[in-house]
Amino acid sequence: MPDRYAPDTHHALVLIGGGGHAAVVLDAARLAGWRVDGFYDDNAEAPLSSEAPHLGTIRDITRDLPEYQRPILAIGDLRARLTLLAENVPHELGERFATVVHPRAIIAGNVEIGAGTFVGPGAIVNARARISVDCIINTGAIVEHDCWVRANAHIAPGAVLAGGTQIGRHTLVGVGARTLPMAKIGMWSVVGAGAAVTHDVPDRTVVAGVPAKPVGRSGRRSEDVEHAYRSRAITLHEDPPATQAEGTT
Ligand code: JB2
Repeated sequence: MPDRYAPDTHHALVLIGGGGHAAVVLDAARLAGWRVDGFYDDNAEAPLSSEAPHLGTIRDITRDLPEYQRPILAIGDLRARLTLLAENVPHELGERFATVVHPRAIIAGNVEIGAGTFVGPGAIVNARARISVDCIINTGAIVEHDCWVRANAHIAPGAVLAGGTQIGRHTLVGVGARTLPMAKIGMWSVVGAGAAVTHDVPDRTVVAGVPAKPVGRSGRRSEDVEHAYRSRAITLHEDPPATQAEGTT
């Protein structure tokens, strides 16, 4: 793992969320050398409470978070993530979000990985890939060279993005799905588990199967919430400008 993703001794991590995904982030973070101070969740009895201290409800995360603490969103659901990031987490905290990379992920030397992004065990991020802010590159996922994964996207366990693939904001690439090289997948789309993407996928489209075909539309999200989130991502200077694959609807 490149040193740039290793924690330093001046900072401690706090997790937002205390369920299954938080357990994965907690384990990776501790193995990577983070001190983890605990987690925020509205449910004090959340599963993580047996492994880490409960620090408060999600609304308790304020800009008064001690300077040495760095948060990361550890909830899997993309809609919940967007709402929490846009409405519950002060934007001023954005630049303090941690990037957590499992020590046994393989990260090429010349990639970019944004604040708030988690890279899980066994994941591979290859040369010149760009991973924006608040993403999940989950267990064993492969993000090949020159891919571009935009903010708050989730590449689920075992999914493979072939070279040059672009993934839009808030898009889920499901477990074991794969893309052909240079595929463009829009924002708020879903690629079903095991699907093989052979053609570009527009915004807000659900595709499934081999080869992947459209099977539905993903629900329209509140423009206000998206706008609020976008200003956060732009503030972080890590959400690249929209391309043809985005903003077409
Ligand atoms: O708005 C919210 C929310 N606010 C707080 N929506 C959801 N879904 N959960 C919220 N929470 C807290 O996040 C809940 O109180 C709960 O403690 C936690 C979610 O835990 P759960 O185990 O249900 O899901 P997860 O997000 O940790 O894990 C999902 O996503 C992962 C990527 C699961 O589908 C996992 O199987 C998956 N690997």
